Amino acid sequence: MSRIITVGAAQLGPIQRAEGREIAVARMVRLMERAHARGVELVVFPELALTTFFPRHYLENIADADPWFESAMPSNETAPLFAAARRYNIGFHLGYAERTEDGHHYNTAILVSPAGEILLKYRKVHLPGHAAFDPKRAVQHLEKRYFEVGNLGFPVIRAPMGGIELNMGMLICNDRRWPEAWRVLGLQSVELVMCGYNTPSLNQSAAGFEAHHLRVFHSHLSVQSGAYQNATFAVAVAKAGTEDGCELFGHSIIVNPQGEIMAQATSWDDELVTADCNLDMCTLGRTTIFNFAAHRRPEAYARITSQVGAEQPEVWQGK
Ligand code: CDV
Repeated sequence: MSRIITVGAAQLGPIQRAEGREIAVARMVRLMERAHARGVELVVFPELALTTFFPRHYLENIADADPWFESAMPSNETAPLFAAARRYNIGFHLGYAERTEDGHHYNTAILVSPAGEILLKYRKVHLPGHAAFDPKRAVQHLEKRYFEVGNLGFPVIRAPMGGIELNMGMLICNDRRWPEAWRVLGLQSVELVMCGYNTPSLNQSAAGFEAHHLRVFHSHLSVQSGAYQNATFAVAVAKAGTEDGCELFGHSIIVNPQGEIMAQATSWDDELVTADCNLDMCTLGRTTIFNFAAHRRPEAYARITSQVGAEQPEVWQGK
């Protein structure tokens, strides 16, 4: 019998700085209701889905950012999401800013079962941006200021969801651009990768020109190649539209193990796109071209784990 799960990419429109969590949560509950009506069994929300993408704002005193963080999950404010999961018998993936009991700060995502249990937690490893205010940038990207590097690796869990069992893992935003992250998930036989993102339409780094349309292309290229090279489905879900005056590009997608886009959001607002994912499709890649056991050559990959920055090659000296 085929293993099919219906997944929903629940893109969120902008959440302004002045808006409270209850507004975002109410919008997400409405998306879960719509997802349920459309037969979705697992709904995926974006990175930092409860607030504005606050790393664009510089706060001199880092502690002043704490109101953007969750110190409990669920909390009174996020409990309606867990209640909706139980009411609609639907799992969900949520990105949020986490403050631990002992005061650590992470950019985190959780996978929640239809019974409202947290099945898996992931903390973002690849934090883009900078730690100090950058006067050259029109818009800041201060993830390195507000978050610590995730300390949970790239975990995968096999768990029941929507009447089947499947292997699920997570990436967060910038992680999707790093093939190493996908491969660590692939090496755990992941079948569905969930990835929330907040990506500005413009490259604000002032380091050179990047054409507007290539921003979306690079995002899709990363997700499609990650899915293909690891024979997995992927759901990449954006926050979209103009948030605190800064445009985020949306274009959420669901991708199959051939790297094909099965569904794509077209608005810059709250939008649900869905796809029936037949997990048997993972078999072709992982038993042929990406049969890791047969073809990987880790003895040739030492640089991947022993080196961080690029080195210069040896220079040819002629004969
Ligand atoms: N939230 C992110 O990680 N955004 C990055 C931006 C800064 C490029 C991304 O990779 O989409």
